[in-house]
Amino acid sequence: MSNYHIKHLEEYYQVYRKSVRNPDLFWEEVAEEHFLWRKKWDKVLSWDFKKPEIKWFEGAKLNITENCIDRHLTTRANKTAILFEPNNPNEPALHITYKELHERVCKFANVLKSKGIGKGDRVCIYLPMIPELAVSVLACARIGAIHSVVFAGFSATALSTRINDCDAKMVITSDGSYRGDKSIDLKCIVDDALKSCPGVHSVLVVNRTSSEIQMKDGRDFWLQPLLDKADAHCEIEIMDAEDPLFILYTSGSTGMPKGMMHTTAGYMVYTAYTFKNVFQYKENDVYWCTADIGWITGHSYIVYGPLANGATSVMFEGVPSYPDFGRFWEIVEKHKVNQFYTAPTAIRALAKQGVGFVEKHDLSSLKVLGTVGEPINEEAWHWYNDNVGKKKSPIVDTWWQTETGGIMITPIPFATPTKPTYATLPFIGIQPALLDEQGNEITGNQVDGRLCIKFPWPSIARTIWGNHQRYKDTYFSAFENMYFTGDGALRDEVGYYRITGRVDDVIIVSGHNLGTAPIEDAVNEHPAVAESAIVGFPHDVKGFALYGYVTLKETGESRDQDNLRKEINQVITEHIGPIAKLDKIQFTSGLPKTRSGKIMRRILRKIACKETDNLGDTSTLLNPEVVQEIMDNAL
Ligand code: 7RM
Repeated sequence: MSNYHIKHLEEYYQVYRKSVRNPDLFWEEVAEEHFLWRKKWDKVLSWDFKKPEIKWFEGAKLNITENCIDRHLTTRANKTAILFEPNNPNEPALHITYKELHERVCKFANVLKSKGIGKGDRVCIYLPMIPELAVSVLACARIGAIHSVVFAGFSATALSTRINDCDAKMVITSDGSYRGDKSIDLKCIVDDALKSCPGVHSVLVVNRTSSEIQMKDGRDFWLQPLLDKADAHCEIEIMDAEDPLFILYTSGSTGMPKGMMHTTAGYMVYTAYTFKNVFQYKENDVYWCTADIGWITGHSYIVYGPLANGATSVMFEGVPSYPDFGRFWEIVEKHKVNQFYTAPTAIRALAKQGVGFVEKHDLSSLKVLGTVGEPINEEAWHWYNDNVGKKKSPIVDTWWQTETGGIMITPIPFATPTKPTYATLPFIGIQPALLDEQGNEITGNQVDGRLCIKFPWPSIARTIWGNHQRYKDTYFSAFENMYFTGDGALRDEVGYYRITGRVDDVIIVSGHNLGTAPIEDAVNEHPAVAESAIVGFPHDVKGFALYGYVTLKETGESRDQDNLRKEINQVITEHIGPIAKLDKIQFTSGLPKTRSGKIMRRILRKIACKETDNLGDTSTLLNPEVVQEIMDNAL
């Protein structure tokens, strides 16, 4: 029996039991058989959730790009590694073979070195979904530089915060990006951000849109001429298992975004192993994940997991609606995609357009469908299953997080019977637990609670960059000796898990995690705003949308409310990005508060969700009268 490739349900249970009974032995076997090590580990695992400190494969030496690229050159040199599908359907797709990827990464790595980047340096990557994004990530990893990819939809302020938090020395960007019929001037955003980033010495600029941009002498360099001169050979930097691989920022319920730090060996082993099993990838399959590499899904399941398995991974530059809502299906047909992995928000947006677009295309190549990012509702699940999968392709509803690095709860297709809206069973090696508010583990089935994980897995984030205390407080303090996910879940009669959503102040809008606090901070920057509270309300496409309650400094002032709404959203766009814009803004004379001055979001949430039948006890409020006013004027 191969532990590496699970094909039946009995095999799943067998391997699962083995992975839990003897995790060291189990992961050691996986690591030993399927990867290239420059030196083997001295110890498989040491951990302490109290400190917290987690180490996997300590003492081992490796380079992840040797595993993702070099070792395939003997057998897969001419196989497509990255299949790039441009925004414009009339621009040809680009098949980058493993051999070409090797050359591109080596050259890029040499350019990084020539600009003084070395092991341990942080490099911020702010690029659209073009091949250079994957190449620059791998180039950093090849020389041991720590990449911090920032999604190219974030604003200048959000970008500069992330650059400064990790002291990045370099930014890699492009002149512009294409998204549907729009183009965006990314370099201008970078210029703006860098006004407050004194630590950035150099900026590499990819030419994508040939738009007019400013180049700052001595700081900014066009990439292509540097690549043209670069040597196509670049030795790997030999890394320790626990050397940092990357930082990726994720929103928390309060304050600054958290720079989740992932390390090398455990991340590699876990993303590769989950990729193989969750998508049942077979040689010659074409796999497509529609996420952006700016999110963890793109890191783990466009770049590292697929390439570690020698897979063909599609990278799509555009959006699902351009030139029309049939684009995804056109691409599936064109490249004969076998595994397709997307988000519930995309499925709902496409479902809204009817089945016409789906039926126009031959989707018979599809074998496995995936979903990730937020709970998938029953209707969307069935639409996906019936119309895209024609009831033949199992849906893998994969639950995981930026912090977990890889997929944690998921069916294994063709082994685990699926159930709509259920992520089903823990993946191999994952030990979930449900806890009540008192911190007691709830055993048995048909129960719900807060979702925790009892035991470390190889790709858990090791810290929050520069703030280990916050890492401890956020994930390891709510429940003793447990990693707390921030999600609620229920477990059914056969032990399947259904993730019910966040139990903290994180709202998932179109699959993007947004903390309410930073958005409120932005709204409060508007000179007319006294105070604000933001909550989520159900939205048929986005999953959740944002509802803001805003009190103004001068209530008597008769300002144009619609104009004010626009200005508030403009401030949000500047501070965070357009993804955090408020769908509804209600002006109110006050916000309901507890006696200690805390805003009672619970009440505001219910009003926004139109669940006002039972608002709960409002008598302890400092200002109960405001609740009626807010209800009367609710949007
Ligand atoms: C991979 C990713 C993490 C949060 C997580 C959940 C939610 C993700 C699912 C899901 C229900 C799913 N990383 N979430 N996947 N909820 N079912 N299959 O999304 O850091 O950006 O978000 O997303 O709340 O805690 S993330």
